[in-house]
Amino acid sequence: MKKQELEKVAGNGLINRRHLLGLGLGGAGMAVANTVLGQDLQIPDWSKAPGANASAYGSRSPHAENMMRMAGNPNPIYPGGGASRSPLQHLQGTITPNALHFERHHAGIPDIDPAQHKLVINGLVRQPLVFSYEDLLRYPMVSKIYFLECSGNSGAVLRQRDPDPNGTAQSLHGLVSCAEWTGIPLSTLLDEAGVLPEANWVAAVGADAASMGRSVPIGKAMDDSMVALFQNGEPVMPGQGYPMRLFNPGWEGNTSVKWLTQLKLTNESPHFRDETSKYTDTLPDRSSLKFTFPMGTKSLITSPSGQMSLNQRGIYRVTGIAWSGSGSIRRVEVSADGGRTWADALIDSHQSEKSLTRFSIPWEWDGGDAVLQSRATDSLGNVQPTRDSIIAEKGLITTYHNHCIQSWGVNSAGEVRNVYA
Ligand SMILES: Nc1nc2c(c(=O)[nH]1)N[C@H]1C(S)=C(S)[C@@H](COP(=O)(O)O)O[C@H]1N2
Ligand SMILES: [Mo]
Repeated sequence: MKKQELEKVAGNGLINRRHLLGLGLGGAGMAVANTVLGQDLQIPDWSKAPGANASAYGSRSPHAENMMRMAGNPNPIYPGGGASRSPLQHLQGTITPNALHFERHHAGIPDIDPAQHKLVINGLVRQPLVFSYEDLLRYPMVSKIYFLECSGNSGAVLRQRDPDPNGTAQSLHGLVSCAEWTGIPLSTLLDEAGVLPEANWVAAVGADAASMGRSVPIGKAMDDSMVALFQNGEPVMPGQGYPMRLFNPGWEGNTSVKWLTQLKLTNESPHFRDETSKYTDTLPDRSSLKFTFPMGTKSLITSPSGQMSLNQRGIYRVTGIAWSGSGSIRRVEVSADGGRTWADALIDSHQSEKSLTRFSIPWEWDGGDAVLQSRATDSLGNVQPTRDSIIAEKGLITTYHNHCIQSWGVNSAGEVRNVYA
């Protein structure tokens, strides 16, 4: 689109002038399309012969196979421990395809036969219950779009004193994904068991070799927690907890116990390993916060982002994702000058609670240095903080729950790099 056309669209009220970043200056040569339709144009004919047959289970185009999760190397002293990260810089919209959802395992993926699996509810209940997978399929279910983020996501941006010049949206921030989760509200199952008044916590345990346990306050359990059985319409992937997982919307990913096998109602939290020695924020005075559940208000420009390059001056679509563990995204602002001036981005998607929201804004790159940043505001008025303010507030002893503004530097060669600004 030419600059004049963009301004015409803006003039029509489709996009307001405040949604245009850096478009005040400039002159000729701002067309995005390289080729103008001419007589020498050759369009390949793909339709000469019949194509491949329909298949039982789809696979993506071989031309799109560069979109891969990124996994660390296996660690022999920590078998099955590790993570794989979503290729955020390649994805659009808000839904992460199941095969590209990030994974974080503490002892690998168990191979569970749903016909043998059991979910037990016991402890401070009137009637302990055992459910098979078949039993659960008969309950009423809800479907909701929610993000899931590991509290270790983006930790490197705080940990590394100097910005990793090779850092990408995926390598730095790829421990967040978003899916439509279908399952049974946890309150339905707890009501059937009959929660006793002295029960304050639900202790959830997984059937993996890590026997991951997390405790969830009864208020959350009765609010929007669910036992998720489906992910984007198909059974949850083995890596996401097949045949069932706990899902706590908006909360640190670790609380959403995969391969869920037990929910025990207790008076006090059992203080599992993963909520004491791990996933706990230690402050500069060495005291530690007890439980940090909701993930912060956050956004990230996914394109242009680290390791990409701009090949010519002109107008680019700056786009990214925003989310909040406490509500919905109300506003995303974008800066091209390292946070000195901001313009409102367009919201391109739904703005569901505790889900990813897609934003974009047209930006004219004039061939000079720039620092691209985005800043999210949620429905409670929480504004995404800078890296400096997070460090000033929480120090650097632990780097969980980092939701700071990400800066992507653009140099005059058009190279995009992870920077601190
Ligand atoms: N049983 C079990 N549940 C688990 C884990 C695990 O290792 N075992 N990892 C947790 C962590 S740290 C995160 S961030 C999320 C990751 O969920 P995902 O792999 O579906 O993205 O699952 C959580 N639930
Ligand atoms: Mo995690």
